[in-house]
Amino acid sequence: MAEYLTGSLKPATGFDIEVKTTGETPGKGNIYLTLMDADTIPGDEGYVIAITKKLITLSAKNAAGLFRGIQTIRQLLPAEVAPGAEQKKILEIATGSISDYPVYGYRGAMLDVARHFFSVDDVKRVIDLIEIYKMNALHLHLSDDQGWRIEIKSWPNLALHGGNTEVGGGEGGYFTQEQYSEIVKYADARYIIIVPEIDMPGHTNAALASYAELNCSGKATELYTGTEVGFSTLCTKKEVTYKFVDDVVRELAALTTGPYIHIGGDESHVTKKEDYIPFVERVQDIVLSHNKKALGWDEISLGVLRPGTVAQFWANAENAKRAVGQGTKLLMSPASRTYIDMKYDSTTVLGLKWAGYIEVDASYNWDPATLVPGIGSGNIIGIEAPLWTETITNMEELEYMVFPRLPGLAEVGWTPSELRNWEDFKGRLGNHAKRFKAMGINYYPSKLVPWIE
Ligand code: TNX
Repeated sequence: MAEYLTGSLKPATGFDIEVKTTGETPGKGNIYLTLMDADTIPGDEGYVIAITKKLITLSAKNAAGLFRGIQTIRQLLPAEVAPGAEQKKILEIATGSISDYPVYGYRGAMLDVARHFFSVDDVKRVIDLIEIYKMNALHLHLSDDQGWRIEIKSWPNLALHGGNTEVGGGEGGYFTQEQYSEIVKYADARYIIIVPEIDMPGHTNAALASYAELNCSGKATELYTGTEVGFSTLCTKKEVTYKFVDDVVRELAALTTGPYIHIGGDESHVTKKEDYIPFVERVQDIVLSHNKKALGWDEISLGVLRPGTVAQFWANAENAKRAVGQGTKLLMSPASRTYIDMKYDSTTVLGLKWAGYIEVDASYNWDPATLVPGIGSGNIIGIEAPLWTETITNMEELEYMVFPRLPGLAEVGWTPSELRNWEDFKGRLGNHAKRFKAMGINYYPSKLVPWIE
């Protein structure tokens, strides 16, 4: 952790800060990181920072808490400390003390690498950007009609054929298992879990084009590069389909250090309800048999949900309530607040608008615990901001949709609603313009925010 901190300060400060281990009370002029097993440290990922004229002390119960606290130290330092910023001789930081912890244990973003493929380096940059705001989960949407993006050794054509293209007909791509593991390792070092999603039984054209036997017709489909949804389905009645799911989940579970495998389950419009329900139930059992928990879009609550399964609310309150009625916890991704692929307003060139325009204030100003009547904080594990990429083709476009909405969404997951208000937040957000610039982040300069440049 100390090396991570000094490494993150070095590019901007030019300082080569020495890292030492000590059992003694640290002297003057140090940043002291300490693990303690104390009741004074709140929450699972909580931390306490004390800043005096002589010393900065960051205390936590575990490394994740230290990592979150380090992000706060980075933010307390002037914007000039951001990587890529100009060097400044004196970096001032206010004295004081902070005791901080998150209200929700899951605070995530999602990247759709299926509609348009993004490289390992792109995904690492996304991790770099979400870690600053103390998010702890990155969900990767690894398969859809337009592409299959993860090598599966027992079904090699999925990636070799199904990974060949993307929306608009570009060349697509996929992660080898080795590359994928590199992403997981990078995220692990930052106390961020990677949640892999294989969307099923709909959103599966890339798989159906790669293996004829997964189709009820027995014939492989053509690869697809459009943006329609809801036209594909695995053949839920064939036994080979479950062999396929078991193989894919087994290989994916072996690459996954976090607790979840996301099974999709959304918009399976051409799967009959009587076929969809047993499919979703059996796939959860397959996930459990590989010692993982299933996450799925809210439609999965049509079936019986297994212990530990989490339903991701995105659009349908009835589905969400049905999940909660079964004792299932929810991950909150209401499309009208968290879908960062939605346009900011009518002038935004990129993005979609089916869930409405989402200006920066709309993505900040909501409470996960009061959004759906009957669903309270006790039913919720946290929030996630999905970036679907039908219209997003590269990092520059990605950043424009993600920033500046992501910091606010991260705060929705971290800070209790009673302590949040837009008037206060917009001023704090305005202060991040310099940081965005120093990090080369292409952001949308919303007129609602008083940017300080
Ligand atoms: C709905 S959200 C979808 C995605 C699209 C997205 C576009 C969800 C579970 N399904 O397949 O990419 O809308 O905003």
